[in-house]
Amino acid sequence: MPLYLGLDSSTQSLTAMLLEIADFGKADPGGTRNRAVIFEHAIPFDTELPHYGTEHGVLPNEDPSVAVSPPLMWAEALDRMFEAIVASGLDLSRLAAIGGAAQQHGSVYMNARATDILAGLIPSRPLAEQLRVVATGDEDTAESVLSRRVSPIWMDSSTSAECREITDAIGGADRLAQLTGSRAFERFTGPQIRKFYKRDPTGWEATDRVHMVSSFMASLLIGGHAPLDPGDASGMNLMDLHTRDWSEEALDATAPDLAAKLPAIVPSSTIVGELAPYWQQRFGLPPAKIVAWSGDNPCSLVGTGLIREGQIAVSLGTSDTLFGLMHEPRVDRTGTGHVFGSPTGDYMGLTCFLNGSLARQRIRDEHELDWDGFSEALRATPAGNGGALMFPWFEPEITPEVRTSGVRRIDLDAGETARNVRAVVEAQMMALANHSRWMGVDIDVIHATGGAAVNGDILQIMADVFGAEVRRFEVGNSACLGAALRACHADVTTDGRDLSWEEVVRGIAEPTDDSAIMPQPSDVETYARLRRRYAKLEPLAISGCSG
Ligand code: XUL
Repeated sequence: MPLYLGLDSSTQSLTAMLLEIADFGKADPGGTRNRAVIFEHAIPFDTELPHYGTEHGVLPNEDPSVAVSPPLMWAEALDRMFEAIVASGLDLSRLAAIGGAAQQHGSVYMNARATDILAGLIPSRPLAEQLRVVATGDEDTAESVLSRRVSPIWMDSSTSAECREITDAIGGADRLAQLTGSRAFERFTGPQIRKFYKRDPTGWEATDRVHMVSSFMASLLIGGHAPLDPGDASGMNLMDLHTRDWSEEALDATAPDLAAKLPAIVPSSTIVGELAPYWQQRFGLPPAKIVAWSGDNPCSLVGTGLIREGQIAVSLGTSDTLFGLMHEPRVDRTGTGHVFGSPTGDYMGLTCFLNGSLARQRIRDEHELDWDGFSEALRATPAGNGGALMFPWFEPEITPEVRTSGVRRIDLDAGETARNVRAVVEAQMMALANHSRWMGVDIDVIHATGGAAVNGDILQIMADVFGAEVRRFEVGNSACLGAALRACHADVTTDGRDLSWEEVVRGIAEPTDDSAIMPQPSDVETYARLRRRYAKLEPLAISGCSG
């Protein structure tokens, strides 16, 4: 049985997952017996690589809008990960292919020396030591393989000026969204590149290649510059969503000579190389195929089994996120949702709501409940809450854009415990449903993940508001699992064999069969009406908050 390795280079850690998968379509056609996760390991950066001085994977900075991380930390973690994988004692001669997921939007700036150093990595010396930066005084100008010592990551919000400049040059936010899948966002790579070029023209000139975290990690594995996949490249405000290639117009609006400094964009299932001699000799590994790395969200799409239109995932975490596959690259005219490439060759829509568990917990705490009490309150109140409505913007909200926080209540007194509990959950579910309509997808199944997905009463409201079946989906690390499954898919299909995505995810990235929560028709009708009312009142609530 071949082994497939998935890696996930996220903000706070590097994670690995090894899958053992029998030849598809052979011994057990469509069966699930022959696939298993046989190894999982995580390397948290702060505790295992403390010499980089990160906090939650990010370098402390006095400017709260700046979030940067050291790329060499990610490289050193990769070396350590292979040490751990080898120490597992597993028979790694069976390692067929490796796939990767990475935090989206982050960028790594490499100089012209990188090409030779990557190609000639010496197996007896640690990787990071060979890439090591010798700072030259200016914190952003450095020697060795990096032209910028640090990488700005997705948590950085210091590029508002650049977002405006790029938007103006392209002719407005809507036009940029139509072109690249998203309006300009501070964390997106294009505005970040522009900021570097403006602030450090010498460093920019010394930059030979701008990688994203995904293609940087893949480059380390193959010992050469790896291309990008459309899933991650669509998080840059630089890729033409329709051609899946660089948009000359967007590049021109961002920085001079950018075209020459960017990797190529290749289909997600491309084998971009094989494990470099460095890894083979240092760890006794075979020349495993390396599939193009992608962003963590596109990989999670596969890792949560979302391989057909109509299935979406809703992750109920600190913030709530909704994503799903789309055949067409439709974009959100309101400017809050994103469209990324999907590893299946389709597209994916993603919308993030900041006031998720945050808001649920605030109501729970204000009314001195525990989660059981919260559920009881949901059960004690009817669908539609007798007309009571809440706009639960405890913090400034991303979707819809609400700049000044403030909770709005209609026909609802802040002191009413049970009705406030129902109001917060109904509001969140209606906002999720209303603000995902731009995807143009007829949603029939929702895979619910995240902490609050354990609560069946919340999921029942989700089913009724969406009019869709909800299935609980327990994910350990869906991005990592998705990366391993992508490796498997690419390995099989590159040999010219057929392998459907349905077969790839079957039995391993699927919800448990007994967990379906069905919508109740009469409540679906109630919510269809209420959703329209909610949508109509929302702009008024927003102006109420800012006024
Ligand atoms: C997506 C985003 C985050 C990062 C987290 O747009 O910024 O989800 O990908 O790693």
